Amino acid sequence: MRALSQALLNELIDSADALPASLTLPRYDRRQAAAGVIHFGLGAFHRAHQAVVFDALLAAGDMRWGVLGVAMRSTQLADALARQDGLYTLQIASAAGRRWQIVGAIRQTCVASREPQYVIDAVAMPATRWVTLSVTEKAYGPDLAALLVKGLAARQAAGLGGLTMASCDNLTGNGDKLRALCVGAAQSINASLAAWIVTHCAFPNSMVDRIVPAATGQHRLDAAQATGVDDACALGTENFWEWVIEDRFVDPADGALLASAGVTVVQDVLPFEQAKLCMLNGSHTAIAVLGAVMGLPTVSDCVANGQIHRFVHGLMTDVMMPQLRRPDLPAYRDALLARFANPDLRHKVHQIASDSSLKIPLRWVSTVTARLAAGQQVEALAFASAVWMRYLLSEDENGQPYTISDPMAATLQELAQQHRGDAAATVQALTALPSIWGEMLHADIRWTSRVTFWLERIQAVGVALALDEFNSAQ
Ligand code: CS2
Repeated sequence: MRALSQALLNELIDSADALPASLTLPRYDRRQAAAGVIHFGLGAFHRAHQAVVFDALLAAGDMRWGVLGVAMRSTQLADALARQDGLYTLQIASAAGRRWQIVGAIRQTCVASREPQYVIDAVAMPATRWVTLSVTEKAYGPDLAALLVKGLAARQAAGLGGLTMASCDNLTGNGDKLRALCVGAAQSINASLAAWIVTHCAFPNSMVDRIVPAATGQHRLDAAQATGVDDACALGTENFWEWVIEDRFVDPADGALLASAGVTVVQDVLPFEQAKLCMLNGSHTAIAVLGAVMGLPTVSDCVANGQIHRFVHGLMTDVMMPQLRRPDLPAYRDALLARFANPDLRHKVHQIASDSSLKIPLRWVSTVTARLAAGQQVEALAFASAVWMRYLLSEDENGQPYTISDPMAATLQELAQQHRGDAAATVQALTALPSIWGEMLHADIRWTSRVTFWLERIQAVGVALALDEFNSAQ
């Protein structure tokens, strides 16, 4: 079987009649596509989300949306994609069946830690118009800032225009955070650079959504079977996608262009961002720790369990939705539960449980704090937090060990082990970590007593029975 490449794509385009109907190809002349977008955080999510939107814009004839995909450290995907001329096959799976799309937007790849100057020069190319980022929560630090700011400084020095800098990470106010990071780093270099960034660049907040599990060998096998092409970079996703972005672009015409490709351009992204972070990501983290402790490998395995399904429905309805402003929340909830149930995604609970110490503050704690301040109940999140504390023992209830992948893993595991079997002491020790829980919850007995109660029940009867008790009490 032949490996995916531009040459093979050309042959596929020429032999259109012989192609399976479920396969879509990039039929535009990729040689004409300039790298107008530099994407930081080349991984599965970008390839199944923003790159697909840019592919649609290219297919519509606007050749400014080619992508330079920058991997931050890992060389494997960047080099594998380079060997395939940036091409890869996306499997899109829904209840209606599977279809495949070869995406052509990525024109080049590189690795920031291996060739930083190349990245800086690319940001400073005249053709560059946008920077997009999906670098995950933990990457918003000095290394990222230094790279971006050096590129922007080179643009300023060359007398070029500014860039639209679009964070696509699951952070509250992701554009504002990116702006603060860049302006702060620029200030320490020189005040004129900071002022130039503020005046010439745009940092729209955005909400991005598409469930994209890490790519596996199975995606490669499935793609080969369906398309007859060997693709070392094949990956899979769901049919649903959403990108809501604030109407703040360096080139004001970009808003209408993105909208023509299905992006929602709004004045205020907050209602969408909050609903997604709480309802999708907040539920995901709860499902992930439940699944990890109960030994259920994927999200769809978890929501196939009636008790977990009921729990997540209640978490969204009783605790999350009253805090949110997105229109039509019951329909949004039901659509999310259907998306979680998609068996084709095989979305591993341990992938989602990674970096929980950075995710919980955004996904759970803001809701807990707001509701407690208003005197409202937070029982489902107390239960989920107790499960997370049990999860930190790094062994499921069948005795299978697992790895906790988290920048705070060592501290968290040590505290959980030290107070193993003592729910009150565990809750005291873990809620005392302000980077996760903020400053207030540790001393709030309404919170600590409920988490302790549920952790005690989990220790006494196991998560599954504690969950039955929880659900019956609601
Ligand atoms: C997930 C997200 O891994 C995780 O933490 O919650 O990657 C989620 O799948 C996406 O945000 C969906 O848009």
